[in-house]
Amino acid sequence: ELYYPDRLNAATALIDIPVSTYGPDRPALRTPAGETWSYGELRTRANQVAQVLTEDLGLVPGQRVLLRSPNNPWTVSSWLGVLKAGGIVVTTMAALRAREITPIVERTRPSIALVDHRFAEEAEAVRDTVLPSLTVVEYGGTGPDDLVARAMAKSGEFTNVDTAADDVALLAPTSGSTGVPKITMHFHRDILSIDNTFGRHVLRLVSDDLVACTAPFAFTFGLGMLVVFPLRAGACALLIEAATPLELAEIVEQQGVTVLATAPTAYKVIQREGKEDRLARLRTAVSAGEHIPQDTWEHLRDRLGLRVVDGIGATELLHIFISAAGDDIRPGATGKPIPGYRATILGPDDSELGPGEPGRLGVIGPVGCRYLDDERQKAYVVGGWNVTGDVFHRDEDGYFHYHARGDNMIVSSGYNIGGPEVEAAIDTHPDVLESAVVGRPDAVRGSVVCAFVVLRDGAAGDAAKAKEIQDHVKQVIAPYKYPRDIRFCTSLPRNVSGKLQRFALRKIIED
Ligand code: 3SK
Repeated sequence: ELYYPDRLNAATALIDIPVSTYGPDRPALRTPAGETWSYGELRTRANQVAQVLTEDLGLVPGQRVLLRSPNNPWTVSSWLGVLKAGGIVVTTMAALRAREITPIVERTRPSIALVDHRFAEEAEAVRDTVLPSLTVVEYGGTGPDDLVARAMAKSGEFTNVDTAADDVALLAPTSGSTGVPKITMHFHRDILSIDNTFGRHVLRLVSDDLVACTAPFAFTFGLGMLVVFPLRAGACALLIEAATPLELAEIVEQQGVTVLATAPTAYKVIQREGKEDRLARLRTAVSAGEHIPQDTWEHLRDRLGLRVVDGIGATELLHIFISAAGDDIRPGATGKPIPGYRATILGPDDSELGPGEPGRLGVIGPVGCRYLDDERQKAYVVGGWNVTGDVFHRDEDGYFHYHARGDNMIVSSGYNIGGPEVEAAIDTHPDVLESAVVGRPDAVRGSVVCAFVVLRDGAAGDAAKAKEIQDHVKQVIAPYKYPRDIRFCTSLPRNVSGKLQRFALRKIIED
């Protein structure tokens, strides 16, 4: 059981206490360009942001502040500053376009938006069309009203607002598989509970760690990996605004990163391009967002002795709830429920299934789904279980094995076909760089397997190559799973955190 005091401001635990515990001079944040912020500096900047919000912009506790920027030190101080001031952070990815930010702003109705100056135009356009009362403040620019200029004029002394442990601290939008955002709500205590579960039992950072993660803070995977876990451990986060997998491998090597967290695609590309030695000094590697293919996992283990920590999480539950580390890792399995969580497998009638039977994953733990005013809550929480939509089975020893992420089980002629299994088979063809599989509605079969395939070296595909890949897949997995429809493309649609956007592929099929 995890107990929290009734009154709790997560920012106190994330920056004020670490400054006292680890000292103000330890590095808290670094960038590949060489900028370093110590714990003391980060606390001062966060206090200054809180002062600007309350003294200049009139923020009162409980109001919402939208953040829009890539991962950089001012974003971290803004995030902490909002919590210190008793505000509620609304996170958005910098890459979102006006039409994607609009429903988030309409639903969350923030009072203030703190926006990296490079991404201000679209935030202002959204304000002008849907929320004229929104105060947009830019940062990182040069004007006198810039957040940085205003903050630097403040004393840096601030007493954190005395929030309740179950006051909302964070509104994190998630697009789910359809692209229509749902807004998840998280309390101050939820933010600490991800550290008391995944952080403490699996990740186990030490104060000498340098942690890199490619996910934006707006994806709660990145928020945990780069803000919550390192600050609680007195470690340092390396903030990378953008990097391809190969650039990431170079940064990891050059900067001496000890803990890396990224999506499986990055590990796959680094492995396929033969650059895995750049990861040789890693103490821990975490893969999440999608399932890591077993061949990539085994290759990194055999070549580097690196046993990648796989994990499954959800924005609804804030972070990872099934995972394993060290000797507890069982190759091929995602892991076990992290202490604090329980998990089960649900059948079509919502009853619990036994070992070996695949079904929908249900999870109960210290953080649960709370959508902001959304009917979809009813579908997500069933009989107390948070039903993530992912398909898993549990083995006799309690390990959970992945079949498909929520939106990727294809039912064709009565067969359940896991899209990732077909992708893994296609990817073993020597000419294939990567692939993604979705169901294409079909009058006869219900759905057929449709594969989007990227060939190596940008090669163009033709009917002969498609036939060759189909024959190859039939050799690798059960022939009924082969992709009846193959479409060649030059890249796959991914969001900024590297997660494949299957709904975008389905849209291509529909159009
Ligand atoms: O597995 C995921 O997609 C996820 C979502 C939110 C937070 C963390 C993770 C790994």
